[in-house]
Amino acid sequence: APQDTQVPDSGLVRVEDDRTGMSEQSLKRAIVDNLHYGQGKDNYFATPYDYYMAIARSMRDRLIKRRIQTARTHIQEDSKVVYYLSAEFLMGRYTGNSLINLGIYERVRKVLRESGLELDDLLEKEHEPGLGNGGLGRLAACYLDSLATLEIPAVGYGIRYEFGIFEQEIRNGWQAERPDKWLSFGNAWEVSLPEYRTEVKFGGHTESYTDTKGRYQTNWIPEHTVFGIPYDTPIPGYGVNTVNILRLWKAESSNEFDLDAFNAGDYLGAVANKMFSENISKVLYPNDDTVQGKELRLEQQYFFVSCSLQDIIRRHIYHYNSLDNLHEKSAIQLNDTHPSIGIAELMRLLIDVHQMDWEQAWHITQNCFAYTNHTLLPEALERWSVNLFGRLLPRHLEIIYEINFRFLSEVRKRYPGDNERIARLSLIEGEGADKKVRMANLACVGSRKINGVAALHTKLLQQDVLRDFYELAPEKFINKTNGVTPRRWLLLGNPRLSNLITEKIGEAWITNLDELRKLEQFADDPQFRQTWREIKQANKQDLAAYIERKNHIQVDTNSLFDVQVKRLHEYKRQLLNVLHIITLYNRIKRNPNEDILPRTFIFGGKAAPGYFIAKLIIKLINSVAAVVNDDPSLEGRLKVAFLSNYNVSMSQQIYAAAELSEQISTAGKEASGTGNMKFALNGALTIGTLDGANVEIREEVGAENFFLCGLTTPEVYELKAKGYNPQEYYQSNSELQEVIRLIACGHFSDGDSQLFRPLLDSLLYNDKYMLFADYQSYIDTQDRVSQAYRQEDNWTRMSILNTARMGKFSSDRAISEYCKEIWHVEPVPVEFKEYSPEDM
Ligand code: GPU
Repeated sequence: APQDTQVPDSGLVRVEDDRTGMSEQSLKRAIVDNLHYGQGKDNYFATPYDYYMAIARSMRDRLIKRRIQTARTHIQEDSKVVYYLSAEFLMGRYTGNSLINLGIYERVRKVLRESGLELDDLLEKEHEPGLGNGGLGRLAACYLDSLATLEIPAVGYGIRYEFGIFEQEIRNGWQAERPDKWLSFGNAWEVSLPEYRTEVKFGGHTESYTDTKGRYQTNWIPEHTVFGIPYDTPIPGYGVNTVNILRLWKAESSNEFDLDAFNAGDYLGAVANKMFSENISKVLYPNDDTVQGKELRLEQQYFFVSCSLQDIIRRHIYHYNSLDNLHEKSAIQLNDTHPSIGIAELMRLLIDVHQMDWEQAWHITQNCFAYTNHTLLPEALERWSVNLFGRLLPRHLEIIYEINFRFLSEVRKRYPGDNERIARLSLIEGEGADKKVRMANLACVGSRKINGVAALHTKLLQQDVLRDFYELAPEKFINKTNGVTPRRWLLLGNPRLSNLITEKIGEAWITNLDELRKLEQFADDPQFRQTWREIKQANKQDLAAYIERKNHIQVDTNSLFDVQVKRLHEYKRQLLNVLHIITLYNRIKRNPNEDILPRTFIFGGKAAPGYFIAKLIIKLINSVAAVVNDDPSLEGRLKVAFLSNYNVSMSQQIYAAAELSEQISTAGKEASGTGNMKFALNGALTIGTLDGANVEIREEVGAENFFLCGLTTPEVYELKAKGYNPQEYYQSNSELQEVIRLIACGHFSDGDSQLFRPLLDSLLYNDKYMLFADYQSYIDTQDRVSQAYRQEDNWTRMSILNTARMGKFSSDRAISEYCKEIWHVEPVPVEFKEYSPEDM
């Protein structure tokens, strides 16, 4: 063969460099390369979306290289792995975060600028992956970031929903939902692995037989089966070579299942069945903190859990050739009860498929699983009807009965004759036709550790919701106060503030958030305060421009930005915030010269599509906005903006611009909250009740830097016990009466006095969440906020101290605690190695 003398010898090296290199030159070449060969475009044809895809792919190349190295290292070191099972992962956009975690955000920005391209504009072309509802799904995403950053071997397992959380539109003040077609332009971040597809069974019946060794065995003959195809997304740590994966399962019809129908000549029937199977991963259920007892939801849960456990077992056997040490090498975390069917499924796999005996299987299962509870609301506790359960998962129902039989025998020994306690502890609730499987009880019995997500929440679990389990096994209970990742929630979301902080105290805070304490020394420095204010001001201007563009509302950037963004839920009490707005409105109407602090009230959040009252609250916010924003007599002092389609990307901008954070849930109802942490991290002050993690935030920042309002949890309980009557508060409060009457007379609804009747009736005659009881305290505290805001210097000081004292609320702290106290896993550092030709 002729010698290839024309091609320079460095050909191989150059390809390597384009996929992994971090210099400006190789980044530039990588982006051009991906533009050409990924998108099939040159700079003449390329759209901004093409450029976005080329940047995303260039980052993915760099991460895949590190992913391979990470996987190799974990195998070489026989590492124990954390498996985080969650029905939701609310990741937000990946590309900016990858640039940040690879440490090349500025460099790539510079490279693009040289070609007249603006990185930040291109990053907005990424369709946000919204595979979660709210706090629970976002927590899973923050935890994946921290696991990788702490160099912990970990896999996130979930569902690749074709439609994520719906897109919210506001039409005539009402919420309308549109499907979130997030995959329609392709997903640069995922890699499918069809060779690891996994079969999942549904329905049918079980048969017992005695095997050749004389052992009693059970065979599950399903009615149909479905395949799960895994799709992997790389999860990079910040400033380390560790790249973990998020593995999401897509449902596809299995051929076996289709063949019968095809053979019978029923072509269309077979295709219809195919569609039925593929429904499983079609759409995320849009309920937050409530359950929808739909069959498809249980199918989703079992589908992804079965795929994930089979995947864990497949890799474990490949590596160790035995399942005896499964619990020594795997920690499986249940993100609420949604994946708790995994306890019965692991038992089934160990016993029926891998022929293990019950005792050993149970020992391994109990030592693999740990369970995080995320709510105290009774309507969020999952209970599946035994009928449905038996129809869909007949073998699992048998296993659950057996677990329950053995468990209750132990309970009986410990509490002889205490039948009420036994009934409460049972995995099965009720009698006869409406018997239910209690998934929280299954999770408690099958797990080695059970945790709440804030100190108060864990205490209430022990005293209340899970009291019997706590008395039975107190050593299982542990608190793990939530945390949020400072990479997304400060470094990426608030570049101005991040730069100032790094300038002053160095960059160690990015992976050690306690370092922020060093900002305290500048809290009294006039120059620093000035810069701190200017940054908040600039962020407010950006948000004001967004509001002007989207809502056509002009807001005063010198007004207090008072923000409540979160899912719409009665217990979160957006309505109490509205009552305050109307109170201020009335004060100005009563006395036009009243010296009222100008405020901009910003709301955002989705209501579950079937939650009528929550949707009516959105309508009320928009109706109040329409009246208040246009009233010339207010002279622009009050503005209300409801930002539609609140999501992760929007929230990053909102936290950066917020000055007052509304955390006003009824005490004892919000398990933790995590938005509360993101606000304070970005220098907003909190007005809040003693609920969830607010309690701990206040402890950290100091009571003098926190605006406390409302009843405490014991006071709420007492009031409820003695018989709460909202009328008592209403009749004695003229300002409150004025507010309610204004809504009632149709002032915000073009004279329609019926529109908001359901809200008013629920307040006046029931008021489950005690808004009236907390009204005066809330108003008084808001008045203190207004006074404090006028002391500009002191407000800035409090703002600095809030940021400086947020160290505890890093998800790195939370995850290190999980690692030490629940999972017993250690960091596994990963080296970066270039390929060599020997790798072929
Ligand atoms: N949470 Br359960 C959800 O977002 N969705 C749910 O279905 C359930 C809980 C939230 C809690 O409401 C919130 O207080 C907590 O901070 C968050 O989970 C993460 O733990």
